[in-house]
Amino acid sequence: MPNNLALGKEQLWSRRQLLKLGLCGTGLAGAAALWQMANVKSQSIVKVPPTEIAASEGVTQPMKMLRNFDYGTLKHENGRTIREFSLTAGTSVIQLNSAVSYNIWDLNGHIPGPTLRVKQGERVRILFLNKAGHSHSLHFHGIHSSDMDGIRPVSNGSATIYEFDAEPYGVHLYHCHIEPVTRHIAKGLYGMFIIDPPNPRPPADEIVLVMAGYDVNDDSRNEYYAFNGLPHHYMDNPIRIYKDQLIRLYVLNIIEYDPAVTFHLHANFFDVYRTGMTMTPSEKTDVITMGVAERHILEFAFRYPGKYMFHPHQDAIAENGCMGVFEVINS
Ligand SMILES: [Cu+2]
Repeated sequence: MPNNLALGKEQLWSRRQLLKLGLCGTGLAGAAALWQMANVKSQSIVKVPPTEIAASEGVTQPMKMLRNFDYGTLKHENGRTIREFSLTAGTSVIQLNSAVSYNIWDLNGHIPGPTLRVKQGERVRILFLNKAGHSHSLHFHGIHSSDMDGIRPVSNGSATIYEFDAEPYGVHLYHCHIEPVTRHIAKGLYGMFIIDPPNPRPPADEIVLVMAGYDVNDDSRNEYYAFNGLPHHYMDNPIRIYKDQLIRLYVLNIIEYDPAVTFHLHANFFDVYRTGMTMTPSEKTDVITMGVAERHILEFAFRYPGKYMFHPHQDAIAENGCMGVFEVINS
């Protein structure tokens, strides 16, 4: 049942209302449908708290990235709609803290790459230009033909086009697939790829969190970790969300060198839509384990104002940068 732990008083349905609709005694399925209806109704307008976004956040843009989706450019060819994206691989230096900088590969000047967003069934075209001084590629998760699988090297200074139909709906990802893949991903060539379902999900404050690591001394272990590129950023700059409003997290674990991490949310429980490939949640929990490249939709609302941490429960990973705070405020 979606968010029944987190619903506000105004969203609760009385027995009288249930009787009116003839749903008393229809069991869990009927009740679940009702909760969903109540939720949709109450969430018809989504409000996003004011968020300070620096004019230029540099190679990382953690505040902007939270709610920033790249829908590409719509083109019409031969009676078909195509959603076209341009991705350029380059080189940048990221400042991980006041003492440590690190050479990375970026996509469109940023790490992680942009969150691409399409609808199931649309034709997707990716124009990939490699200016990163080394052979790279872009491999998309999804269903497509082998020649669009993105494992062939694209040499420095050249370009290629990937084109496929967007399926199936879910939270997916793209990343470079040139060996050693660990290194090519860990140095920055990855991003989230959301395929929306044919019937949209209920309105919610939608937030992207990409977990990644940095191996700055080439020992095949991560010294730093981050949500959305920059270690510890959301500890110092909490993510403001409204009390009682449905939050839809799109979470991706792309931490190389660690076999799996968890995602834990304080003082609440979330509904899990595994790989974002279902319209109803499969479980409710407050900690979920994610192997490399696993990703989910997690939904929740907070009942009480205040500050609430989120982090992997591998606490050393959290302490080394993969840690943040939601600041729940009254609307
Ligand atoms: Cu690469």
